[in-house]
Amino acid sequence: MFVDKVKITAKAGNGGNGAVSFHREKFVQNGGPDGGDGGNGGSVILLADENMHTLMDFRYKRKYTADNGGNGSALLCRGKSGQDLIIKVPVGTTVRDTKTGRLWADMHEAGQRHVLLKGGRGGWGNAHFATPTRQAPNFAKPGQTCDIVEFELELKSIADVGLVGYPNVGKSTILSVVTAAKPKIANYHFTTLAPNLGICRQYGMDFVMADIPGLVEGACDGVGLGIQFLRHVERTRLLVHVVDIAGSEGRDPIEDFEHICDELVGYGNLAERPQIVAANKMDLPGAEENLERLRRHLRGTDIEVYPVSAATRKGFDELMGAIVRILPTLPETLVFEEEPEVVMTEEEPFTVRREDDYYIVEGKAMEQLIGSINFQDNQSLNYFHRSLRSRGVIDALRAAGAKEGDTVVICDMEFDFVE
Ligand SMILES: Nc1nc2c(ncn2[C@@H]2O[C@H](COP(=O)(O)OP(=O)(O)OP(=O)(O)O)[C@@H](O)[C@H]2O)c(=O)[nH]1
Ligand SMILES: [Mg+2]
Repeated sequence: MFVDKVKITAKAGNGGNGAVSFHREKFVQNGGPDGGDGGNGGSVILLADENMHTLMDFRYKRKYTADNGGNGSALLCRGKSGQDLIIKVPVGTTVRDTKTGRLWADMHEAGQRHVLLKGGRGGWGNAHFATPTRQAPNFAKPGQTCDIVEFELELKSIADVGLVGYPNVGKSTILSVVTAAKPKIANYHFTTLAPNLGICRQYGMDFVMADIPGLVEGACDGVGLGIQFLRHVERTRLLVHVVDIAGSEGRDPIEDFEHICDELVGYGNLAERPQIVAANKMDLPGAEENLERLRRHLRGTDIEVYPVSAATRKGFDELMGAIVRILPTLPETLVFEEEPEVVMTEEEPFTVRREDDYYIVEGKAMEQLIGSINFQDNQSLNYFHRSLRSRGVIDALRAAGAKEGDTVVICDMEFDFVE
């Protein structure tokens, strides 16, 4: 089964906590603080792997979590760093944040690495907090925690040339003639169910050609296999529009041509992609007349028409000659620009609200602060109180109406309000 769109969640490892510890040794009284720092959490890293061709693996495993950093310990021992988690994706995978729609990465090159989520920083051990006036700090900093992010992975194949056209017109046969690819070929519609890529080597320039399932009228609206496979020609520089010029299935090749052009319009910018026509099945009766009609139909446009027969392998020098002539004049393969993170108007470090007789203070900064305090220790409590004052929490509580002795709740811990 071919899968080219999936949702996964990923989370970088949290940083380990800093340790609170004091040096202990025989005959040494009141040894100094020796709590080590927490280790950094592991990052989530993407790697574009040229041996992968679908996103199928992600259907069975959707959650990706890098290791947390280890906690610090006594004797200034630093916690172990969490291992990075490497996620292999096929070349051409785009990675979008499902919540904001932001494009985080376009893994367009084989071997490309991209740090998707950076691991959390380890917290400082108490040794960091020793000062001349605070020789025995009884607190340490917790590690940075990392959020779970949901991503949509979408595979958009990387190819220079894309073959498009009705089912059964001979797209896969053409690919098999000009490249070493061995796609399935058969005399019925929708033989090709997933894109095939092949490299053309024998025409003086190497380039990649993509063959996708056939399109039908209404593909835009989901008829047939729909237009979802057009994402695999979205990055191509040139489209080769294949028509059954003999009209061997009773359709008119000129109408076919126009219908497919309409479907390309339905897929947005593909209509403006440069295209040439491969008029295939020239070996069959009626082909010559239709070729003349198609040429007349396209007179006045810059669309070139090349008669070929994939069955008898005729006409390919001209068709391929045109491709290698045109390709160098076209822009490079489309690479999607990674969108910069939109920095939200600075998130409020905390909020204060009143609920019955309680004043509730919330916010990530508060969680971090609370996590670093040792409530058994007076010094640590003083530090806490000073931090609340310097961060404006005390003022905000007063403004909200809190008075001496009222109950304040900060991250589920209750305190008496003291000015
Ligand atoms: N007579 C003749 N038959 C051809 C030619 N090219 C392809 N065919 C036949 O047309 C049929 C369809 O060929 P495919 O290459 O599978 O067509 P396709 O466009 O890839 O079809 P889908 O994958 O279903 O969209 C097969 O039976 C081929 O043998 C040709 O030049 N002349
Ligand atoms: Mg095919």
